Formats: sequence, C-alpha cells, structure tokens
Amino acid sequence: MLPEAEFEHVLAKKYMRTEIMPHAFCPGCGLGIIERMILMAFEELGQEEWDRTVFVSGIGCSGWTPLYFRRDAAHTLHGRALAFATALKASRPDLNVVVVMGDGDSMGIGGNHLIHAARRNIGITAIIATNMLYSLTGGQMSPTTPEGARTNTTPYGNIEPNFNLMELLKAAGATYLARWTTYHFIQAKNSIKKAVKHKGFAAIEIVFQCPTYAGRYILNRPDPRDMMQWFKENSIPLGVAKNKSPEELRGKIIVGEYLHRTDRKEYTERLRELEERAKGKGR
Ligand SMILES: Cc1ncc(C[n+]2csc(CCOP(=O)(O)OP(=O)(O)O)c2C)c(N)n1
Ligand code: SF4
Repeated sequence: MLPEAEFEHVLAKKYMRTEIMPHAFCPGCGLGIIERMILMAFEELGQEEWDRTVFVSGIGCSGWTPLYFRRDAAHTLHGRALAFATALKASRPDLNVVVVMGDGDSMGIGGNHLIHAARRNIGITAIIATNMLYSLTGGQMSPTTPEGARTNTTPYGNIEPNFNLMELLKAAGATYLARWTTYHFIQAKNSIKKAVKHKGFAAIEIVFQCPTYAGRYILNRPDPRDMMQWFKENSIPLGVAKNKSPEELRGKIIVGEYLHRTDRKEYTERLRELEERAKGKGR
C-alpha cells in the first residue's frame, strides 16, 4: 500500500483510491495512461459531470481500470458489462454510464451485447481497451490479434482475420466512433469528453501497450516505450488512409474520429416516449 502523502499527482489525489495503490497492473502497462486520459477528460468536463458518472467494467486487466476511481463502479461478469450498463442507463438515463472493456471482453465473449448496444443507440460511453490479446488469462488470441501474430494459443501464427471494430459498429448503428492509441493521448482524451456529452452509443477504441504479453509475443518489443514508438510509427490518420491501398494499410492502426451522427434518437428517450404513450392509453 502506498501512503497517501507519497501520491502527489493532482489527478490521483483528487480522483483515485490511492489507499489501494499501487496498481495491480504490470509496470509500463498502458492501462495507466488510459486511466489518466479518462480522469483528465473529467477534470476538463467539470465536477458536475463527474458527480453523475457511474463506471461499469467487465473482467480482464482492462476491467480493473475504473475500480481505482473514487466513484461508483460495477465490476460485472466477463463480457456482460454492456448488458449491465444497458439496464443501468435505462433505469437512470440522467447518469453518465461509462464502460471500460478489453478487446476480448467487448468483441469476443461480449460481442453480441456490443452489436445490440450500438443498434439501440443507447447513451453509453464504451471505452474499448485493445491490447491485441487476452492478457489477464495469459496472452491468448483475441478478436483483434493481427493475422500471423504469435500468441500463447497461436504459437505458429494466427490464421484468423480480425474485426474492423469501427466498421462493425458503424453498420450496427453507433453514433460516435473514434480510434486512438495511448500515443495519441490528447486526441483520445478529447474523444472521451465528446463521447460523455454525446446522446447515443459512443465507442472509443484505444490501442494500448501490454508489454507483458503483446510486447513479448506479438511485437517483439517488451519495452513499453518501444511499443509506444511502434504505435507512433504504425498509426495512420483516417484522412491519409483514404488515399492508400489495402496493401499499404496492412498491419497499420487507422486512427481518428470515424463517426459523429446526431440523426438517430437515443434509446432511453424512445423508451420514455413509449412509457408516455402507454400511460396515455390508461395502462
Ligand atoms: C465466463 C468467463 N469466461 C472466461 C473467463 C476467464 N477470463 C478472465 S479475463 C479473460 C480475458 C480478458 O481479455 P480482455 O477482455 O481482452 O482483457 P485484457 O485482460 O486483455 O485487458 C478471460 C477469458 C471468465 N472470467 N469468465
Ligand atoms: S498483463 Fe498486460 S494488460 Fe495486463 S496488467 Fe500486465 S501489461 Fe497490463
């Protein structure tokens, strides 16, 4: 346990459960950067937004992320964070419901809930922390493991293509979408701010460094600083990517704000309207 007085960082002092520090995360894990992005976003959004925010997370290293915040947080079953968050938002539409999930948690075991949350356009902010594999259980292949990559369960190289999450959620009906890496700190923080204020389903994918597994197995770069350098060198902004061929984009992370729609009605608004209609019929 780290004595409170030793934990000087202003955001940590204000927002974190410093009494349970240090983190369970490995040294150099990018989840610490994601925590800081979230806290900085709320520092800029203001106390009122923070006070009406509830976090929900699934199981996985990523699922621990909001548990260090001094706010209500529900740590739910693996893959079920969005199902829990949907019920929470439906019963308390006044809350900001922010869900933090790993790539396996959101797209693997929880993939169905992700598609339907986007289809309903429910006003939840989903922060999807992608480290290209399942980390908590030891580095197995996930739906974002690059083709050809070696993991604990693909020792001869992954033969499966991975999801294009942004396209998948766009087609399903999400209304705010962005993808960044931990290298794109300011952009990701700004997207989190936009997503929290957005009426409708918002997903931000943040590719982060897991030096313990992805660094060693997939990128052959166990040093987290080298992983961030790799993110920097291998990220292409959306606008630039539009003029490149599929071969030029192979293995690259295409970053940017993918979608910001305001033409679809949010789910809990439709739910309230339905309730009013039902009441009008004396039921
Ligand atoms: C129903 C269920 N199946 C499997 C597990 C085991 N399990 C715990 S975490 C995890 C994977 C987490 O991977 P991801 O969501 O990518 O998060 P990361 O740890 O990589 O951040 C698995 C398979 C579980 N806890 N519950
Ligand atoms: S295993 Fe990877 S994702 Fe999990 S805490 Fe360690 S570095 Fe982070």
